[in-house]
Amino acid sequence: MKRVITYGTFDLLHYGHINILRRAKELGDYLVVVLSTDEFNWEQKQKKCYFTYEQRKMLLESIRYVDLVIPETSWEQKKTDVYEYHIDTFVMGDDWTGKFDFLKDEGVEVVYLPRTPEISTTQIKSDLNQ
Ligand code: C2G
Repeated sequence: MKRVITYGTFDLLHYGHINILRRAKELGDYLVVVLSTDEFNWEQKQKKCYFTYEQRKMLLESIRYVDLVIPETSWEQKKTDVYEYHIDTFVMGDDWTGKFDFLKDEGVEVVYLPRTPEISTTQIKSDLNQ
C-alpha cells in the first residue's frame, strides 16, 4: 500500500485542484490531503477563503481520489505528518518546486507536478468581480 500526501487550501475547488489530486492518487493507493485551516490561511498565507475549512473538507472528501483529509495548522508539520501517516510520496504543484526537498531526508519521495494552466482561485475571484 503506497501512501501519498499533498497539502493545500483548495478554496473554490476547481479542475486544477482535481488534476493534481488525480495525478497524486495515480502515484499510490492511498491519498492524504492536508487542508489548510482558516486560521493558517489567514495568518500564514494571508488568504481569506470563500469556503470555511469544514466546507472545503466536505468538498474534498467527496472526491474519489481522496482517502483522508486532515488539517494543516503549521508550515512545520510536514516532517511529523509523513511519519504519522507512513507516507511514501509527497506531491505538490510545481509552483512549490524545491521548497520541500528536505522531506527526502525522511526517506520520502518528493514529486512536483506541473500546475494546470489558466485556472486559479484568485483568477476565479477576479473574473467574477468584473
Ligand atoms: N494547483 C495546480 N494547478 C492550479 C492550481 C493549483 O496544480 N491551476 C495545485 C497547487 O500547486 C497545489 C494544490 O493545487 O499543489 C493546492 O493549491 P492551493 O489550494 O493554492 O494550495 P497552496 O496555497 O499552494 O497551499 O503547505 C503547502 C500549502 O498548504 C500549499
